[in-house]
Amino acid sequence: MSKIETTTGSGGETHQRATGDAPVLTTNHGVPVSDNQNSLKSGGRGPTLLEDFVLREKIFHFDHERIPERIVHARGSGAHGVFEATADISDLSKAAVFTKGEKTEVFVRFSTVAGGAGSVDTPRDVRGFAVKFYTREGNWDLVGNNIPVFFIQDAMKFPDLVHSVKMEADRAYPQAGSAHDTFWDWASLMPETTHMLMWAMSDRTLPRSFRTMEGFGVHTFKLVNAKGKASFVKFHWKPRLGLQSTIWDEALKLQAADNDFQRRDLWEAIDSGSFPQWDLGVQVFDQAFAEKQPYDVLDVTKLIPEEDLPVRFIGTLTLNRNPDNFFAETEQVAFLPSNVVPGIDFSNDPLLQGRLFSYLDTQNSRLGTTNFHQIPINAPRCPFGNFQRDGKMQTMVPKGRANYEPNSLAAHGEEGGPRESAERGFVTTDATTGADEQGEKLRVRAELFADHYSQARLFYRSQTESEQAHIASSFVFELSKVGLLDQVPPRMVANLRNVDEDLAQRVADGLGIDLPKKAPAAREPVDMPPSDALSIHKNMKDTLEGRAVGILYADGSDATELDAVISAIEAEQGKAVLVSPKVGGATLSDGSKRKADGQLAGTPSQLFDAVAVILSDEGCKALMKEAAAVQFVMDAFGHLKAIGASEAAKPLLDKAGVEPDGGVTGLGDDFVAAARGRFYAREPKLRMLA
Ligand code: HDE
Repeated sequence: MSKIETTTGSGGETHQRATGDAPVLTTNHGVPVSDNQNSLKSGGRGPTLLEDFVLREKIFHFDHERIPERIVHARGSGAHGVFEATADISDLSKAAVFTKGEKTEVFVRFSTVAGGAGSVDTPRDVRGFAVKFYTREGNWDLVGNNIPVFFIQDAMKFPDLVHSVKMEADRAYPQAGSAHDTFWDWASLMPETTHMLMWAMSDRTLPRSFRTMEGFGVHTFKLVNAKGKASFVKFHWKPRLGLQSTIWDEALKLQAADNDFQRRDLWEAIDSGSFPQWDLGVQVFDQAFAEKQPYDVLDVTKLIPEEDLPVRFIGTLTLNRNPDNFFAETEQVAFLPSNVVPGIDFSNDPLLQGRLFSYLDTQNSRLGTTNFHQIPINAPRCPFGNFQRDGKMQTMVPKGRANYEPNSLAAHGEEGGPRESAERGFVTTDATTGADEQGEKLRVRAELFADHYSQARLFYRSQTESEQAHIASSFVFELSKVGLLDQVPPRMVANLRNVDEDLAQRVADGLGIDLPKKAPAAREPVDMPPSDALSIHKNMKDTLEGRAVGILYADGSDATELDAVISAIEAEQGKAVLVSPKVGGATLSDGSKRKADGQLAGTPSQLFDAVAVILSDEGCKALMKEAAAVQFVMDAFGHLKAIGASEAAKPLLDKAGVEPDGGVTGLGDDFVAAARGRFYAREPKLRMLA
């Protein structure tokens, strides 16, 4: 029998003591501890004794609980899952992970880039999308982002990019945002950033959820088949729930309502069995295709339009298990773009090449030992071994004398250790099979890398009107935060004139500055046909699955109406969240008490994808005097969400300034239909967008 007995100590403190075979608290060295509440003192009022090894160990360990946070992507959320290969791609790759039907365990970490580990989830920022596949031929890490291109073309510039975007060096602000002097000073001097800036200023950097964003391998990689034939590929993750982003005002208010909005969303989805899924696809091409394009496929500031080269789907990722421990798993996971397996290889993209050494170095410094691969979250799940030995935190205990190779120890009956394999080992593909070129040693870039504007233009012209307005307005917002440096906004707008004259004019007008002279382009941009795949609005899914509907109710609300709305939402796998002035709930029309999930003041409507307002005449009168209720409705309307309301709730809607449109409905089927989407057409009536 094991039992925990609770007693009170001499100072009134609580002691929980193990009796019977209950597990006993020990020091790290296994010594049982008798008192976890009082340090050892010389007399009741005397000094604490150095002799107290229990206290010393506890405090010393605590003092060392943090490791250096990642220099970028410090704030992240992780989950375990499985990748299933769904297509036979043996023509492309021999990698075991792609064998049709093969299931491979994975760990995924999503992140923001600029903020520290304790910053918020919803700044305007790129999101990391890093996947570690524990394949039976070793770990493959696909360390990508939710945007298919990058700011810079050469690894040499990365420290400057990061220094400029992170908090400013002297004042240590702003945290987690690019809307400040140093970022725009640097970016406006670096025309190659323009394409990525278009994405960064679009709603792509305001994803509603990790579950509704795409992921990209970003660089060009190679797949290699059993015959050694290499093909070029770009990797794409497509979310099953479709794309969905917030709008800027909503993202700002989300920061106030819930710093952990996306972390919580991911955790709760997995916890409730609603497993997020993405399909993995590849754009496959060869050297002949590469040579025909008006851009260089090794240039990471360029994408390949899906209309030119469709995505071929090869597998599905399902996230099905939350981490057991944030530090041990999500914090200690060490992604290495250099982790590839036989059948997958690198291209000569100079940015990818730079990443290949950076991550190994950072993990050594972050995790403090060259043995970081032994930490369970990083260790391969397949057998692994070599002759690397010793080092800090060595946890493996190799037997015998074989710590060198070649050796002939086996001939003497001793363990000789593993050996290389020409058939199974990783072989770098022959450079002549790809676009990779060898040449003189030069600090230069290939010719087409100089085209910084064609694809920025392609991106802008592929957006809906509403999305274009968001991009122009974000440029205005961010540049309006640039203080001292009054040459920066004009310099940026001068670059934008190469992208699209209308965009440049809108940004200049929004800032209230004269349109500057067009910046000279290193290479004149060309027009490319617009690509629907680049728009969020064109890739949203009309669904309630994965969406949360907030239902505002109060004393007197109609029980039948409330139940009907809840069941209609749940029938389509939506989440109904009850919000009432008191968290204990409200007494409904039938006299029953209904508990709330959230209290009105702490559960604003930005947390939801759509809202229903179910009130009686009395309830409505009461809530019209409550600013949080008016704000709830006003923000839902302002954030372009569906609002379903009972007849009696109308005065509250009027007070909140709600005007009728397709998104403002009663409580029936039309509400459910509206709640599956957003009402972007409403926005120009509400907001002065650039
Ligand atoms: Fe990273 N990057 N990066 N990066 N990156 C890091 O590694 C770096 C780049 C990306 O959830 C660091 O473990 C260099 C592109 C993600 O743990 C660091 C260059 C892309 C994550 C580093 C790049 C990424 C990182 C910081 C230019 C998209 C988070 C901590 C040559 C394809 C992984 C760490 C996680 C993290 C260096 C450019 C994505 C410092 C030098 C391009 C998703 O090593």
